[in-house]
Amino acid sequence: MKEELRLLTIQDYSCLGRCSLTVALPVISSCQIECVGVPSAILSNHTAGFASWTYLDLKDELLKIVDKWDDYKHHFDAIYTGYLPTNQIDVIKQILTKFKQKDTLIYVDPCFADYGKMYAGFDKNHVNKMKELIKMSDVILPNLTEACFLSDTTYRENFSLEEILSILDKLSSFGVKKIILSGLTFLEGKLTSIAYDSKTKHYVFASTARYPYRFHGTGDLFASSYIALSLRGLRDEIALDTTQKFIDLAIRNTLKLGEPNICYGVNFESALSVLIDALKENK
Ligand code: PXL
Repeated sequence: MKEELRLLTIQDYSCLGRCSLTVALPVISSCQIECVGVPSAILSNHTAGFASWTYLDLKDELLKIVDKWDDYKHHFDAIYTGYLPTNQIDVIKQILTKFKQKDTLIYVDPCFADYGKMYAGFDKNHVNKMKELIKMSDVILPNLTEACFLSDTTYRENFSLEEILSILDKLSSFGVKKIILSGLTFLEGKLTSIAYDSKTKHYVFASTARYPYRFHGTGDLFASSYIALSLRGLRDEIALDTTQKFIDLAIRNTLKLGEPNICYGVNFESALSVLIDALKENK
């Protein structure tokens, strides 16, 4: 295991509402990985649940920012993309090409839909652009809704494990090495995630309790936590199990504070020790 790891992440900075960069930076840093966060846009708050928001598109800044680093020859162990506006995907593809070295792992969280619906502002064109980005990646981390859009499957909440494996098989045709699929409910009363190896079709899964709330930002916490733990060398069973437990504790700590406002995400700050302890135990 390398002592020093550096990850580049490109996604929006939504000031209020605990998602995207505001969760990726602390989660990845707490796993002792340098997290170079490039904001693709700045919003007052995310677009899911809040009635309105401000939006500053930074598309024209992206290449200027990363080209400024040419003199310093940064090496990235991983690149992780999250929520991205459709008009930025071509620029992001250029950035991946620029920084991908032999040992750079590319993680794409498609991050455009949940609970059967696309987020505000996305359409079929975005799904097609996302398919192009995914073809450049090693690992994708869709939730069930995104997996359905990307595999042209009609969304339902309660797929059986066999049906989920068939969706995973379709997604492996994008040429990715691994698919980390979250938000599955095939085990009653549980929320399950699966890590699926496209080549061997081997899979492992982890489950925790399911709560009757649709908290915002848990997908971004999930992706950041899994990516950081797996980059630090934890095998998939442990990285998934720890990630599920981390989010579960964050939800329980949120619920302890009273009836939650789901827009504000979950109290993950109080659960970061789950990640730190897992890294100590699995050294
Ligand atoms: O968590 C996903 C996300 C990230 N960023 C912004 C969003 C959303 C989901 O709606 O609106 C701006």
